Amino acid sequence: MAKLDIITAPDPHLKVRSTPVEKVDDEVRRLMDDLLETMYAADNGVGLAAPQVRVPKRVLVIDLSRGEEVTDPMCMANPEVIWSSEEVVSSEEGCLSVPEHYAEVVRPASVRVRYLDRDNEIRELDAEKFLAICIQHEIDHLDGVLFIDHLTAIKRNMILRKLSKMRKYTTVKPEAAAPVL
Ligand code: GNR
Ligand code: NI
Repeated sequence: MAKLDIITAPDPHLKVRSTPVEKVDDEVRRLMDDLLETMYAADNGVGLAAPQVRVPKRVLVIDLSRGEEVTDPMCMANPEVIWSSEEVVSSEEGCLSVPEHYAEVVRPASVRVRYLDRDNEIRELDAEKFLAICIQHEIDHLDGVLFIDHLTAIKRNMILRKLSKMRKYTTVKPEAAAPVL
């Protein structure tokens, strides 16, 4: 397994619509394992989608285990929302690719998803509450959408400005950085 680097907005790789996998083979299973390892290494990550590690494939993982409560990690390929509730809920979201910013996002309260599991079997899952929110957040990543894209342009641009400013100081090697005017 390998821990990969998680990219952050406004990286253009996060805006790409990812491609379905043909089938869940060993290569896709390895990607799922790498996503899990990368997510566990990131504090408090509950989900991770392949485009966040620059892999433009429709693959995601979710693990809502918290403290005492342990659940099996979920691995999905080619997930599709096949039903969503009329009822919507607003909840605070964060994203490993939008570090240190949180905002209320409105989404359907429950969804039914169809996906391929680790064994390449077609499955359907009814999700509600936090799981429903996470699945929608991760599927958004596969479509090149971030939670900030659900906010007003003013809020989104404010967050993006702060992130690009922060990146100038943190991810660019000092010798490669242009002088900050
Ligand atoms: O760790 C995460 N927490 C979170 C909180 C509320 C709604 C969605 C999420 S997903 C996020 C990890 C992440 O960025 N996945 O893409
Ligand atoms: Ni995210």
